[in-house]
Amino acid sequence: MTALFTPFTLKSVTLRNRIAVPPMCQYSAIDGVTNDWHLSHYASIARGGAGLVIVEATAVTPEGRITPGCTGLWNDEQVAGMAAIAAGIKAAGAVAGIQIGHAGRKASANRPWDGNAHIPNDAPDGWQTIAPSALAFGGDLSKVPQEMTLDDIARVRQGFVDAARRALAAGFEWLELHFAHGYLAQSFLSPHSNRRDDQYGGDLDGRGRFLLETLAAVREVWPQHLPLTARMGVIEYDGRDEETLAESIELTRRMREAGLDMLNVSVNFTVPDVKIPWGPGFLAPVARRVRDEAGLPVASSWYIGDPQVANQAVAAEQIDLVMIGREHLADPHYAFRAAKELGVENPFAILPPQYGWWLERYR
Ligand code: FMN
Repeated sequence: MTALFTPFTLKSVTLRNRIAVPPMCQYSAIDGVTNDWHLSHYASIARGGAGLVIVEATAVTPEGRITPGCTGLWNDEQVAGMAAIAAGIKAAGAVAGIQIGHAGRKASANRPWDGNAHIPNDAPDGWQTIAPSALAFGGDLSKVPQEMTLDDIARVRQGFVDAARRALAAGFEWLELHFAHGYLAQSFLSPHSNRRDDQYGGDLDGRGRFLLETLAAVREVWPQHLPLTARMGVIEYDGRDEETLAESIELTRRMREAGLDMLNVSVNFTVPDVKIPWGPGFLAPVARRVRDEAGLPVASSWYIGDPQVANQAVAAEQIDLVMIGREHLADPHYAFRAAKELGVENPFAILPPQYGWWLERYR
């Protein structure tokens, strides 16, 4: 059997194959509330055949949105739209997942197609950002965040817990905590962005505390039989990679002990000037190392969209679940295309019969 098309079980959830759609912001919500765009977008991608579809980075508090167009689960009014999205994904045979997070010092930015840069605090749609320390990211994201108080930390942690409860109520069966990409949690972990001298800074115990505490608090409300995962950057490509990787693996072990079921291995993106070795499957050996040394299943993405590359990463046991992002934007039926390319028997069965029945007969 083609490795990419073998089912994958985590806790009580079984995915029909190893293809996942990673969270991809649509920047199209109003006040965090989803609409027809999200509904049709996620349903159409799920119909393409992926095993898992993870809804975009969804903010746990209003100031945690990356842009004013980002989705949220910080209030109950936001649940109904998300419930419709989860139902649409499930009706198409995929498992419905969602990523919840807080953008920290990278929040309050313009949509990418409006320039990506920070929105000034005094603009009608801008807001004051918060972070572990009052240090700006730099470049276009140059606003200096407010250093979080202990109350802020407790409030955001509770935001994660409440958003997890709402995600469950909306019908999601797979929860991913956004601990990656230089957003709030990742910026607690990185010494580049965390200069605190209290219990949330300093050594790995301190810098990892926000992540571990948040995970443990969410695990209390997220059912044991459903997968609780996190996306975390484990490597910065800033020249001190061995140290970052070793720390990240150690923290992953601790998170596994606190109830983490899988790590979605990614890049830190905590500082702007780094040398990332972009290329097909470049992160796969890193993911394999986390899998082996932290002792839990891993997902990963970035340039593994070529079906041969994706299949090889699963066959070589580097990655348990491949996250295929931009290829799904280009072609929502990516899984069908990959199945054809990899010579899977009856690839037409991957699509719903409304499409597959015709394509099988009239080629
Ligand atoms: N990564 C996240 O963790 N959360 C997000 O909400 C998110 N939004 C994204 C939005 C867009 C439009 C794109 C292209 C990427 C986004 N990413 C996000 C990163 C993707 O999840 C994925 O890791 C990235 O596209 C690399 O995979 P690919 O090479 O298959 O596209």
